[in-house]
Amino acid sequence: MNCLSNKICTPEEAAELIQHQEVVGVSGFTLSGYPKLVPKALAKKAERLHQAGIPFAITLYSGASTGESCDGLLALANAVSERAPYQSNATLRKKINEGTIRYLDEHLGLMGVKIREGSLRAPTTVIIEASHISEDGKIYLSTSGGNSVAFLERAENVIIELNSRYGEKFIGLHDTFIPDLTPGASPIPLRFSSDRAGKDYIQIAPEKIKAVVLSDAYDEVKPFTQPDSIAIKIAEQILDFISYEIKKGKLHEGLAYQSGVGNVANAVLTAMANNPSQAPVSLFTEVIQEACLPLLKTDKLKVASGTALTLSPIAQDEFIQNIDSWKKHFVLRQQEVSNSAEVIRRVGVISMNTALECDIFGNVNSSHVCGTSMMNGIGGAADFARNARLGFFMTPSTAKDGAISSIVPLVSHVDHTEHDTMIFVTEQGLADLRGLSAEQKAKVIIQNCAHPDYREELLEILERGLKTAKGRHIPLDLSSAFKFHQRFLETGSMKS
Ligand code: 0RQ
Repeated sequence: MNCLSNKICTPEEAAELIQHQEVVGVSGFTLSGYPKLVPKALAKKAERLHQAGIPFAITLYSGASTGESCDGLLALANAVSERAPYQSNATLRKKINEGTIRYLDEHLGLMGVKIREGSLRAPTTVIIEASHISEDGKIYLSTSGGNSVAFLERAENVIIELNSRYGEKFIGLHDTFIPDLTPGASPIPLRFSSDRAGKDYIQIAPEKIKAVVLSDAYDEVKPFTQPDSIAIKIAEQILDFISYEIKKGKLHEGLAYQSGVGNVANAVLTAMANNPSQAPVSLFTEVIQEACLPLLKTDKLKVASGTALTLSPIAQDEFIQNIDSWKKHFVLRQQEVSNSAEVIRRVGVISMNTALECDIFGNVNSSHVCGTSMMNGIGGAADFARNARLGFFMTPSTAKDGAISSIVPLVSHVDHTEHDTMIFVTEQGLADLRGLSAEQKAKVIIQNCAHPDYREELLEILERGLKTAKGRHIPLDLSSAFKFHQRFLETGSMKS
C-alpha cells in the first residue's frame, strides 16, 4: 500500500469529496458490507451545512438495505433526497412515507443492469467497504457483493472503507462475475450453487481511488433470535410439504433453497439444522442469514451462494475465526447474478419469502401497508418467486394481535401476481395453488390459510362474488375488495 497509503484520510475528509445532489452508490446489502464511517461523517457535514442555510442532499443507491450508520443517520440528517432500491430503516421509512424522500422500489436483480444500461442514473461517487485493496486497483469486497461492480464500472470517484476486521482472510470469498448486456449476451456460466464464473476481486483504475478510510466497524445486524411458535409451525409445514413432494416423485432432491429475510425464513433453516435426518442442502439465495451457521456446524450445508452474509457481531467474529475451514462453503456474488432469473431457473430453486398480505385469488403484497405506506420494498422476492421451481409465500395469518388479517379479499398493493405464486402457508395451514382456477384458489386459501376469526366473512365475500361478479373468471365482489382495509383504517381493526 504505497501510493494508496497517501490517500488514507479521515472519514470527514472523505465526506468533503461528496457534493450536493450527487448520485452516491454504496456497497452493501441487507445490513452487511456497507460503509459506516464516511456516511456518518457525511450526515454530520449535511447537518453543518443545513445549519448555515446551505442545501445538501444526495441520491443514495446501494445493493439493498444498509444499517443505522448509513441509512439511519443520513435520513435523520435530511441528507438523502432519493433512495433506491431497498431499505428497512425506521427513520428512512418514515421520511419516504411523509413524502420527503423519493423512493425507487426496484427488483434487486435488475438495479445494476439498469445502471449499466443507462436507464437509471449512474453514481458519480461510490463508497465501498473493502476487506483488502492492492496498489494496482484490485478491490476485495467485505461481507456483501451487492451492486459494487455496476457502481464501480460507472463512477469516477471511489472512496474505500478498508475494514481490518476482514483483511486478507476474506480473499477468495467473492465471485465478482457480471453478465453481458443485451443484445446477444452470453449465458451466465453457472449451473450449481457452488459454481464460480469470475474473479474474487474487482479491478479498477487505481487513480479512481480518491480516499481510503481505515475502519474496523461491525455490520450492525441484530442478534439472532430463536423462531417463535408461529414461525416454527409455518416452517414445519413447508418442510413436510417438500418431503411429501419428493416422496411422490414430483420434486427432485438436490434443488437449492432461497430463504428471504425475517423470523419465518430463519425458522425453516433452523428446523433443517435441528432435524437429524436432514440431508445436506445447498442455498442459492440472496441473503445468507445467521441461521445457516447451525446448518454448517451440523454438516448439513454443502454451499451457500448469495450476495450478502448477514451476521450479528458475535457470528461475524465466529465466522472470521473459522474462515479457513468455512470459506469453501460460501460464494458471495453480485446481485445481478445471485438474483438472475436465468440462473435461478437453471439451478432449480425452492424459494421461501414473506408476505404482508395475500388475497384469496393468489396475489401477494409484501411491501405496502394498506396500499400506501412503504414497509421495506419488493426486494429480491420477485426475482426468486417468479423463477423458482417451487415457490412459497409465508405469513402469520394475522398481524397486530389479530387486528389485521393477512388473508384479504384483494391485496391493497400487488408485488407478486396470481400468475407468479404457487403455495401460501400460514400457521393455520398450507394452500397449494398450482393448477387451480380462481374460484378453487379462493376456497382453499380461505379454508387452509385464513385465521378462523376472518374465515366466515371471507367466504361470504366469495359467495357474493360468485353470485354478482359480471365476469365469473375472477369471482370478485368489487364492493368488498378493500372492505377489510377500510375497516382497519376507520376502526383500528379488520374485524367486523
Ligand atoms: O410490524 O415491526 O411494528 O412489529 O409488519 O412483520 O411478521 O415481523 O415479519 O420481519 O419477516 O417482515 C414482508 C416486511 C415481513 C419482509 C416483510 C407488520 C408486523 C410487523 C413485520 P412491527 P413480521 P418480517 C429477501 C426477500 C419484502 C422483501 C422480500 C419484507 C412488521 O419480509 O420486507 O421478501 N419482504 N425480500 O406486525 C400491516 C399487514 C402486516 C403488517 C405484518 N398485513 N399489514 N402490517 N405486518 N403483516 C430479502 C431482500 O430482498 C433483501
